Amino acid sequence: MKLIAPLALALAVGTLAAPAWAQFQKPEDAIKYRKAALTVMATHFGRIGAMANGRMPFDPKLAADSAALVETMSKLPWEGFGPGTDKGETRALPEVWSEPAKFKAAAEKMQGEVAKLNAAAKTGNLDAIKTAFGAAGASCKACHDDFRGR
Ligand code: ASC
Repeated sequence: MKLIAPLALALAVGTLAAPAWAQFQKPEDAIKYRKAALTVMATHFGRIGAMANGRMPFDPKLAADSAALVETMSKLPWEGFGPGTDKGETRALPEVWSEPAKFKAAAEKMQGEVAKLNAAAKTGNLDAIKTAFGAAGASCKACHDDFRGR
């Protein structure tokens, strides 16, 4: 017991101190993770879009549930862009790693817009949702234009 407790503590501290990208076993796992997070986000964002664009009847609860999920998901992809994850099954451009401050700013812009979309969806006001959806979509597109290849 006397030996195990400090060892366990050292392990726990080591784990917590490791950068987030070290949590993936392989670069492919990080790439899969970030794509999965973005796919789930896009799915729920698309449902809000369908309501905002009148392709689906407006269901305030569905919109609010989707927006809450979108906000949660918007926080996840970024740890999947660690060192060594620029090669493989990915369209991410080299600029993600060569212009990290710009990439971070684009990611944070999107997260801010998505948080506003979630706030708008909570009100149940379709016009507010439409406005916030447009701004959030523009922030998705801006990041794709600069950091995602075809
Ligand atoms: C979506 C989706 C995106 C963004 C982007 C906005 O619904 O999946 O990636 O909107 O197309 O221009």
